Parts: sequence; structure tokens; C-alpha cells
Amino acid sequence: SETFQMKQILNDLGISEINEGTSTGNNIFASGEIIESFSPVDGQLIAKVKSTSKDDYQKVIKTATSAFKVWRTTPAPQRGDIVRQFADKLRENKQALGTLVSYEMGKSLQEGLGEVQEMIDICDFAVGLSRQLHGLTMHSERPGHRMYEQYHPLGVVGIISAFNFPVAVWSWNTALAWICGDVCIWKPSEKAPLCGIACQNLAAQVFKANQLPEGISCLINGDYSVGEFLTKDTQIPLISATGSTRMGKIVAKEVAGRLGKTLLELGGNNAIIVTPDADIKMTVIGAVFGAVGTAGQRCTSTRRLIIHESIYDKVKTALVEAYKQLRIGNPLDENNHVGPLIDTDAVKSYNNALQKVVEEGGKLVVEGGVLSGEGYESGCYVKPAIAEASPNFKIVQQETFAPVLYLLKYSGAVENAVEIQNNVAQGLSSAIMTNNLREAEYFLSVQGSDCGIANVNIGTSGAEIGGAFGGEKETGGGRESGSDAWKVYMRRQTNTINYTTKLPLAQGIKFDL
Ligand code: UN1
Repeated sequence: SETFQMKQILNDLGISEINEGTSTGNNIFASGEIIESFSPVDGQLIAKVKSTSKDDYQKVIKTATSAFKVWRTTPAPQRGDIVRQFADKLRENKQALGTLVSYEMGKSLQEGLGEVQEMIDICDFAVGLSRQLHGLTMHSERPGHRMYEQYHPLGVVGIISAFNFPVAVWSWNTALAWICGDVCIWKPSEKAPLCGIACQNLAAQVFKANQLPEGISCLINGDYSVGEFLTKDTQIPLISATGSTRMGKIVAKEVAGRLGKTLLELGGNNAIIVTPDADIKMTVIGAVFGAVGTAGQRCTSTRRLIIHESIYDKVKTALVEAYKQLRIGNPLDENNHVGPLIDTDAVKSYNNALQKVVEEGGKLVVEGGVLSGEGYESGCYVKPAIAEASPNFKIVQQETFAPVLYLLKYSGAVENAVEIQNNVAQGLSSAIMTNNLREAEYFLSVQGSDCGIANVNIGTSGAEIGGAFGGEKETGGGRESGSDAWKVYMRRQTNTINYTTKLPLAQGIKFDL
């Protein structure tokens, strides 16, 4: 009956056995190679997608470019109203879309629904913002002059998203880009193409109902070579890319080479510092959810715990106990905490991390392993593991997208813990568990965490959309979602108007004829 239910959901979301993966709205086509989407939940083939060829792409960019000419002249609050309607569409389809996310990607149904909730939230945020795309006014140094700045849309925005948040990350970009007056071309991960098709179908319904032109929301599908259509295209002023640091470096180089803009959200190596003043119960909940939630496949997943030596054994024992309670299995079953990894390649990197940490001198305190047998046929289910390690181990310096948590010990003052925390290449999310005001404020100070996200008495994952999301160093420096992240989707223009009959020059320069 689960298969039957899934068929119904796919049907409701407009997904058939073979789908054409290129879309400008109602026009759906494709002549590229076939991508097969297998579920990591049960290993079943869900559906096929025909990818986007170079010719298909040419049609897309042409349609998007001409749609931009219409969309940019639509008043921003009206664009906001379209996004409001899209949010309603998501509310109606939350259960179906959340279930598809869970089935195609493997995260728990709760988290799949949570992801759709993030989409709804960013849409609501964008609706309000559509009346608040404010610029500043400045006082001119010249008499009878007025000076101000305004924000205009950029044009066609390219969005490259990752498998782990197959729908939310697109919406963070697209909801803001749309209210800003941009049109979007989205290339979802080839590991979750059906999530992309489902979202695009929902968006297309809204654009159609409002008699808006084709091309405001576009979808292309395929591997990195299809992503290159976007990164190499001088008609695309902004590329927003989420994924690995390796991918981000390639994208950054390509786009910078044509002086385009990038918004990058790349790898993290997120840590929680646990000081002698930490609430141990809260620490364990935050750390376990951070490490095993989404099977350790969030950019914000907790990879490292930096624990003070005085409470190290206590925290370790509590974690080992908590890990014994974890139920691993079908993520659509609410009783389970941990679902599968995305594919068997991910299982390989998980195994590699466990092997490396031991080779480097670490000790497993919660053993890992790949599960087999009934319910685990996909080969993607692994046991969350905990290893005692040293901060300088090569494997601890890397991001492994799997539920592997490293325990690191510090002694002395909180400064020492912060030093360990910052001493990695990545800079996305960080947290401190403490009831000591001095430690908390030091952690948030200029000498503290060097990450884009720094939390007190909360774990590293599960950020709200209202803040700017992203990080420093190898995380790429981009900021998506809330706060003033919208500015990256617009170009700023400074305007000075002279309403006199004289032409005074700035800086007091005289030029009399
Ligand atoms: C990601 O993993 O790419 O903070 C995004 C979180 C989520 C978003 C994660 N709100 O964990």
C-alpha cells in the first residue's frame, strides 16, 4: 500500500514514468540522456527523467531572457502576490511534496515536511519584502540636487542545488529572486530530479493561472555538464550554487572568469563546544539531532564536539546511551530516527571516514557499519558512529556527508576550544553549550567563532529562514534566505538629479566656459 500511496503522490505532483526534464512553465521538453531516480529508502526505481541538451538549453535561456522583460516591469508587490499564491500551492501540497522529498532523498518524513515548511516560510518572508526593497537617500553636496539609490533586478538567475535539501534551497533563492524581478533557471541535483520536477509543476500552475509568460521559472536537468550551460553563459549575471567545496571552486572560477556574480553555500565542518557550564541534557539532544538528523547529510550537521576534559567522560557516556536508542530504518515510518544515505557512493565515504579515523589513531566509541537484510535492501542504511579523535587528524578536517561524529577534548579556558573550532578550512555553523555568560559572549565576539552561524545553547543545524544563511572560508561566503540577502539578486544604482538651472560640479571644481 506504500507503493500505491507513492504512485498517487507522484500522480498528484505531475510526475510520470518518464519525464521531460526541461521546462519553461507549460512548455516541457527534453532531448538529452536519461537519468534514473532510485529511492535510497527501498532501492526502487521511482521514475526516469530526460535531461537537458545544449539545444534545449538554448530555448530555455531565450525564453527566460524575454520573460525577464515582462516580469521586471511588473510592480514588486504584484510579484509578491504571485509568490503568495505559490506559498498557498505549497500549503495545499505540503504532505505530497514532503513525502516525495522523504522518498527520493531519504530524510525522515518529518524533515521532508519541515523542508516544505521552510519553502512556505521563505515565500511569506518574500511577500512582505516585495514592499520593502528599499534603497537609501543621501544628501547631495551640491545645492538643488537630490541623490538616492535604487535596486533594479539583475536578470536571469541560475540556481544549482544539492540533493540534501532538494526543494528548500531552490525556494530560498527563487522566492527572493522573483520578488526582486529576476527570472530563474534551476538545475536540481541529478540525485533528486523528481523533487525539481514536482516544484516546477506547482510553480507553473501559478504562473499559468495568472496569465504570465513562459520562462519566469525554468527547470533544466542533468549532471555537472548541464550546470556548465549556466556557469558559462554570459547572459546569466548571478549563479547561486549549493554543494561541495570542490564544486564551488569550479563554479567560482568559471563565473569569475566572465566577471559574473556567485552566491556560494558550500561545505561545513560544524562543531559544538561543550564547556563545564553546559546543560548536559540539552547538549545531548542538540548533538544527537545535529549529528544523525538527515543521516548527517546537512551542510549544518554536527561533525565535531569539542568537550572540556572535566565533563568529557560524562558527555561521552550520555551520548553512547542516547545512540543506543536510535532506530534506523524507513524514513517514512515516524518511529525511525535515521534514514538511509543518498546512495552507495555516500556509503563508501562513510566507510572511508571510519577507516581513516582509526588509522590516524582514533577510537570508535559507537561502532558503525552498513545494515543489511529486511528493510535495508537499498544498501544505503548505516549506523551512526562516534569516534574519539584529535582535532588535527586529516579526516576530522574534512567534511564527510554521513552520520560520523568526532569527540575532541580541550582543557583550560574556552579560548582553547574556540581555537580548535576555528582551525578548519570550513566556516558554516557553530555552537556553544554553556550557561556561563562570559564564555557565551566570548564565543560570539570578534575573537570567537569565525562561522557564518554561531549559536548559544542550540545545536548547529535547523536554522530559521529569517536570518541570512551561509558561511565563511571554504563555505564560500554567500548568504541566502533572510535578513538582507535579497540584495545579491539586484543591482544597485546611484541617481543624482539636478533641479536647478546651474550645473555646479562635485568636489567644488570650477569649469567656467
Ligand atoms: C543545507 O544543509 O544545505 O539549518 C541547508 C539547517 C536547515 C538548512 C540546511 N535550515 O539545517
